[in-house]
Amino acid sequence: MSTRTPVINEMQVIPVAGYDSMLLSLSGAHSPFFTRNIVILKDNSGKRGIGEVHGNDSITKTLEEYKLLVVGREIGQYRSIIQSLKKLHEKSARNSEGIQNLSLANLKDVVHAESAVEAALLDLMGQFMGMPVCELLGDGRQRENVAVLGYLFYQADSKKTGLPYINENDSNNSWFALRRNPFLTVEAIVEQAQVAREYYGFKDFKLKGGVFSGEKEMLAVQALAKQFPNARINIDPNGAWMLDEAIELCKGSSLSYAEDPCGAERGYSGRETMAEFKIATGISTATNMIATDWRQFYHAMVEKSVDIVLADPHFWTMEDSVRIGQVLDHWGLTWGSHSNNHFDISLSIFAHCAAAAPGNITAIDTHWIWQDGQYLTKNPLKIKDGCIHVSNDPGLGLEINMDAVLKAHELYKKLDSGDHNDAVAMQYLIPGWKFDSKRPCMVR
Ligand code: GKR
Ligand code: MG
Repeated sequence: MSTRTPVINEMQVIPVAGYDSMLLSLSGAHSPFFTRNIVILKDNSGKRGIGEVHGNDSITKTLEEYKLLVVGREIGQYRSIIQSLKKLHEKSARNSEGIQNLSLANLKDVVHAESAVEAALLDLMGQFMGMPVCELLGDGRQRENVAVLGYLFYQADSKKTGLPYINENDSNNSWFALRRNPFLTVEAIVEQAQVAREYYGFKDFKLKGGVFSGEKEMLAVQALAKQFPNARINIDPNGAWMLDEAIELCKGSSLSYAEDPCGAERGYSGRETMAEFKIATGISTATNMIATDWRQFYHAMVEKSVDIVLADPHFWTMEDSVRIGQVLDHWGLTWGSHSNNHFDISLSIFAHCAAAAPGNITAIDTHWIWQDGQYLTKNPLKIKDGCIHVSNDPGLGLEINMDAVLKAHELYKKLDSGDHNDAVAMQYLIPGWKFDSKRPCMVR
């Protein structure tokens, strides 16, 4: 049979691990390692397309099951291939509660494993056409430079755990030398922002909250706003604060917007409390928790709960993330993206979606500054002057480094499980610690 576009003759799924810092959030403390799944598609023209998605044992298994629906198909059929995988995802995630309460156990249902296959297909299709992936999404390229925010975290003293966290104090890069240290005070957070800004040129910042009391975290927000008066500053306690508390903490503050400041409580859903928060404070809201699928998105819009939807392509697929951006732009609302720890393939996935999302988008999240230096490609994108430049190189514009991938796979094989569990490291700090969606992790 003759085909018009190359045929996929191999799909590899490679779970990998990298090193992380002891970052704190409502879910607990990041462990010394983070995991991801890498997808590599080979076609009969000899090209390779690559994709990346969250690490998780069930995501790895799902990707393995997708092989049957991918191998043997033409790359030009990428839309229908993704549709067939999406249907399977919708079936398996149908009874999930989503992440309104930030349960990491439910993350696998919110994450679309097929987005890694989609990225690899778009990479191949872009190479075939000589076009960057952003040209194949939505209405095509909207911008060349994508603004990225400085994602600040409180960090525990990992030395107290005896766990194998890495130390980079000897690095001659001032950000790398600083980033594995504890950051537990207002001053430490401001220093973190300052040093990250010197290296990456960030204009805007987000502080991960849900760690200490809201009062203490808002002091850090105030200090950041004083230090960087032109920055857009956001805090994200992942819905930990009660509505009344969130209003009291944020009203009249220097926040430019608030990300999931409150959530489900006393019979009200997060979409309802966030709408009330907006009315009471006049502060714009962002979310990656209460609008993670089209039906939730509809309710969030009807309630007017959210101004900024953080449509992470790994939660939505790249195509739907940009589609959300198109809808938001028509409605005068704003697109952004959420992130989790990731490698450089996902950095490019985020960047191409942001390059294709229309309108006045907000600076995107990325955990990259905590992973920078651990590359799976030979030519990772870079954050400079607070932006990622998305070039016209075909596809995702990346060349995979198989030696690095295999090394990251070896590291993965040493772990007990590929699943994300932030309670384990936390229990070294607070014995018996358990996740509570309404209590900051250090408040026990
Ligand atoms: O990495 O700890 C973390 C974050 O808290 C992450 O898990 C969140 O999903 O960054 C995310 C967010 O914006 O909610
Ligand atoms: Mg968030």
